[in-house]
Amino acid sequence: MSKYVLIGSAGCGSVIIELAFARAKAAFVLEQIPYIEPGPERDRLLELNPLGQVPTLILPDGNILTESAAIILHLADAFPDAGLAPSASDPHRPQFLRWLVYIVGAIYPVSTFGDDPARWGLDEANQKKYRDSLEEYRLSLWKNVEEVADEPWFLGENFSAIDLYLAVMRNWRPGLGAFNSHFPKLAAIADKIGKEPAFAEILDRDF
Ligand SMILES: N[C@@H](CCC(=O)N[C@@H](CS)C(=O)NCC(=O)O)C(=O)O
Repeated sequence: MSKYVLIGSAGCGSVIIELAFARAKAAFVLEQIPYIEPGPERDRLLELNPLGQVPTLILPDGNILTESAAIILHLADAFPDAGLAPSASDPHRPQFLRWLVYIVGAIYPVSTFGDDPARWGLDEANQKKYRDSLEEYRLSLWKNVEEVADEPWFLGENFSAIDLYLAVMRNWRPGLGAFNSHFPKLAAIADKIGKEPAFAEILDRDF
């Protein structure tokens, strides 16, 4: 039987999808590639996903799914017992959708656009200014998430995939130490994810 094939890269958003598969106890094949390095692996990625981004997921029937939130919502449908998303009738569903899309739509691009400042045709001095202002902007974006975070999970009593995003993205710029000191509620949720052995194995490998 065909399996899910996840194309990812160490430390990238594909780790969120690895955690989701672990939570669902679902089989998948991980293809880790140096996603921005020119070469045959990137050429194949570009054929599957015109943005050349990871995560990119090949479904067992050959369909291609890109965009981590779309992948998460698909896995939530495919593996309902994993509790990746509140069900349609759950009162937490609207806020789950709101903050999932906020994280991928507002915060994630700030990381992606800052990964390689030279890409935007800036000279060295302006690359630094650009990155610094992205850093500041990103902190202001996370602050909004911190303000609405519940406990012990982001949505309260029940785990959701938003908790997985926190466990991965807190390792990105400005870095774990800065994230934890600015956003203690989000850090506590991410710590809790890191304590679950199935998640810890994946997170410890990359971060
Ligand atoms: N909206 C996408 C963003 C994915 C993304 O930006 N991935 C980064 C790696 S963590 C990437 O592939 N960057 C390469 C690029 O955008 O050229 C998602 O949520 O999956």
